[in-house]
Amino acid sequence: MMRTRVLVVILSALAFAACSSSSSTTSTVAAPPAPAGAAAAPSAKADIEARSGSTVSGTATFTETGDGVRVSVDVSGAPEGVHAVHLHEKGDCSAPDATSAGGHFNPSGMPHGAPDAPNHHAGDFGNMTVGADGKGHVALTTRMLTVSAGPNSVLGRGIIVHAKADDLQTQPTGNAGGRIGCGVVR
Ligand SMILES: [Cu+2]
Ligand SMILES: [Zn+2]
Repeated sequence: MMRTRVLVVILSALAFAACSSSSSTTSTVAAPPAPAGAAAAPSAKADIEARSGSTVSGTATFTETGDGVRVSVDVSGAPEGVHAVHLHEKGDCSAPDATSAGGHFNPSGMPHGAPDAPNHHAGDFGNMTVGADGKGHVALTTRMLTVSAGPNSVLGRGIIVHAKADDLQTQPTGNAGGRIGCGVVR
């Protein structure tokens, strides 16, 4: 009986010691809470507006990740079918046909091509399929772009949706036809 009581006291003391030591360890290791927004990855966005008489609207987002910049483009009000999507060098959508956005963004002097080809423009995002509901989506991750300021930054560039598909071969445009959507990346 006496021995049992002593054992209980010892076990309780051990439990308390374990408890207090683990709690002090936790409080030493735990990082202070990060201020809201401090950990957010650099990101940019473009609102896509109709050009060349189309009814296209949409958004493009650019987010830096450990694997490069994640690009995501969504449109609505577009003609059903396959449409090229590129990042063009100028963030200028002022022309009615969006030719003010210039050529494909190509800071590394590559030929035009598919986004998964060994060589292609940084702004070559390939094709987007638009359904009968007029909606389309394309996403990719590329190491050829940054959001942060620099020679490859998407800031101040123009996202373009074309009337036709990119054939992924014709230089330097992919023979993608007119420009039916345009947005300035900010
Ligand atoms: Cu283009
Ligand atoms: Zn290109």
